[in-house]
Amino acid sequence: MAQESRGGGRRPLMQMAAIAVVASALGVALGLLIEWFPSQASTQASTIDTLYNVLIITSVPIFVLVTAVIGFCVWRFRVRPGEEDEDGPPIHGNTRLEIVWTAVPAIMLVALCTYAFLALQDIEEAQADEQRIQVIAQQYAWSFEYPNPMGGDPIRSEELYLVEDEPVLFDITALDVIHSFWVPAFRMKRDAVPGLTTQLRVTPNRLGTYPVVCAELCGLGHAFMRQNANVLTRQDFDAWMAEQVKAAGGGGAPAGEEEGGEAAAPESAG
Ligand SMILES: [Cu+2]
Repeated sequence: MAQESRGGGRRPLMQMAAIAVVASALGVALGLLIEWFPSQASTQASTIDTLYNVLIITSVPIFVLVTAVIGFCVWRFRVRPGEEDEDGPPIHGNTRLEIVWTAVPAIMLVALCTYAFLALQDIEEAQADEQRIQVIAQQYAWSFEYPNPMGGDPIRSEELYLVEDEPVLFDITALDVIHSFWVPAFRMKRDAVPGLTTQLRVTPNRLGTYPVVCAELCGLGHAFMRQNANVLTRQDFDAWMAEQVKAAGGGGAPAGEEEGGEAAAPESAG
């Protein structure tokens, strides 16, 4: 009896639907307005940010719908004074409702997973002429190794230098514990694991200096395991590299330099 006087009628349902629509719109607008990430500095970044936006647009209304139904039921069907001993009607399920609430999330999940998989394929796709850079993690610093253009020992750097619009393939490893190589402005991140070489592709597309962060708790100094990634023009990068080559072998050769002295003649490069 009591149920009919309360649950019946379409008006409360319409009210609930109206509130849910308004709350969803506000939630989605807020979710899209918030700047979740730093500036985009790689071709991968916009693909990832779009994926996040799509996830916000699809998940906020579902969250709002579920909380609206729960809130509505708690408010509408609460026990009133004098009803403590009453019981609701026995209900044996609702096939149509159950099919709908199984099928809709299943379709959404498959669609979103497919989209995310395609986005992942896209951002991890191998590019022509990738520059290979070694990333070495240890407590609590990153170091980066570049092939020496003059041959010989690789060029080592404590800052990461990259060329704008030129794709890079990082070979990542760790000397002690697990770390995680992350440049938030590039969005891409990969674990650095002792004994393994993991790989990561990025094409930086914006000049500037961006933090390199360790994203895996690796010990007491973890929070300070931060360095810089510098995205330079090709010209500036070449100038930096020439300096490194000179410092590494141009003047007084470091101990253990056996390969012929003739190789160290940067002048001949034309
Ligand atoms: Cu670390």
